[in-house]
Amino acid sequence: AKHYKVLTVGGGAGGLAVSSTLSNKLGKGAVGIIEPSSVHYYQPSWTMVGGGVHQFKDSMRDQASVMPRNADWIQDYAVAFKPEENKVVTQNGDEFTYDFLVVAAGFQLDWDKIKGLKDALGKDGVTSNYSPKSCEKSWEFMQAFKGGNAIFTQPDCPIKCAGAPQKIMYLFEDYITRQGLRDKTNVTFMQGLPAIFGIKKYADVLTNICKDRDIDVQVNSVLKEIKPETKEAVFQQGDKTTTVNYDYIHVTPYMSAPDFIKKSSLANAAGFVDVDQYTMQHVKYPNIFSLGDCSSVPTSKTAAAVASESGVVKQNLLAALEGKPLPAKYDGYASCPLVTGRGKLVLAEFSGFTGQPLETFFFDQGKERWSMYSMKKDLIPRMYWDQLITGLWNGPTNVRFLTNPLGWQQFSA
Ligand code: FAD
Ligand code: UQ1
Repeated sequence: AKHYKVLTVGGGAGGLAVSSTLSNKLGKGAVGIIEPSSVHYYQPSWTMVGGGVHQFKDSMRDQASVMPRNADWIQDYAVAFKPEENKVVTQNGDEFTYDFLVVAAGFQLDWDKIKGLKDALGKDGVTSNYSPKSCEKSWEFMQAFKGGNAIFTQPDCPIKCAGAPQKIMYLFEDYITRQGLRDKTNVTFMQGLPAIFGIKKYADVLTNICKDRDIDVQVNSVLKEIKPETKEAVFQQGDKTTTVNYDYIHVTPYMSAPDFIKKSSLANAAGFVDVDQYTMQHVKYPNIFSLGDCSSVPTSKTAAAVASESGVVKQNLLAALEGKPLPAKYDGYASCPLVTGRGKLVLAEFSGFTGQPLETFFFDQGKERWSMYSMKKDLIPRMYWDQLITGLWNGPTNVRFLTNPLGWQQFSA
């Protein structure tokens, strides 16, 4: 078995951020990355692709072009962990050993959990920004829409970017209003969870926006089935089953930690890699760290959270490599750029640990702003490609004292 000082499972946002920095510091051949995919996606762009703002092709680059120069790319699926032997097994049957392991394999999308969805997706008004195969359909069907029922769903489980199921709704509502179709259209948000958004400050803002725009918000409403022949969607609302007709439906699928993690000894009861939320170190195996969507850390699953988490993992891993105590602690920072229309955005930033806002800027981010929209549209994609996955961006925590010196929203929230 080939041996690495640091082995990384997953070459997505978190895996690349950590292994870029680590392989720079440790030199050629010390870091290995197990990543099966030939393409790397900037997933946050898919909201903008679905809304007709970004081009799909710009969300995609060859995986080879984003791999850190000093790291070895093992193009295969990890299938099993043997933490007692410091070993990972891949689909080809190869084995790799490590001093330290970083697990960043993201979420798996469970399309099968909603009956009829898999076959209906991408046809006849059924779409989802959560897949590279269908995000362009959201825009195509939006342009073809002639009025009727438009429904946007969110499942009753943790998902990546908890605001994304709504962002596409606001872009849709904005678009059809400009097309003169608003009077002929019902817009409904079917939220599987008990609240429109998990953080109160922004939940209040979004609730008001929906009231203003005559968007019907129904909570605890879980999509169970899509019937494409009759264009019906079946929801569970408490003990009640409701069937509604749709002309346009944007579905957010169930998601969970990948199966090979769930069935491993690294997982907690919910299936996530069981790490300490502050140090990001595994609770049972001190030479394993995990970050991003597949980790147990109780915060919102976003690339923004990954940026902050990556800074913590890098510092702690570099210390652990020298046998030193772990210096860094994660504060639960996460962000969700809530696109509320073309040219409008509420930049939610908060700690998932406390539920309190942690805003980067000196103005109130609970307001819709063009400046924040423009940052999401043009600046953050560049930050992702040039800074985050190259290991240079560890989240805004280190700049906040400059950009928001008084931190006043944190007290007024
Ligand atoms: P990923 O970036 O998903 O990477 C996981 C990697 O693991 C992938 O490359 C995958 O191929 C690989 N992998 C999978 N299985 C295996 C295996 N068996 N072995 C080895 N490798 C494997 N975040 C924001 O901050 N802001 C936003 O506005 C935003 N909007 C979003 C909108 C949408 C529609 C979506 C889908 C996501 C959005 N996100 C947003 C969330 C963000 O993209 C994720 O939270 C982030 O990419 C998580 O990083 P990660 O490294 O944990 O996982
Ligand atoms: C962020 O750092 C990040 O990762 C690169 C995102 O993912 C795409 C984000 O959406 C946001 C909002 C941030 C936070 C960045 C700033 C400048 C507040």
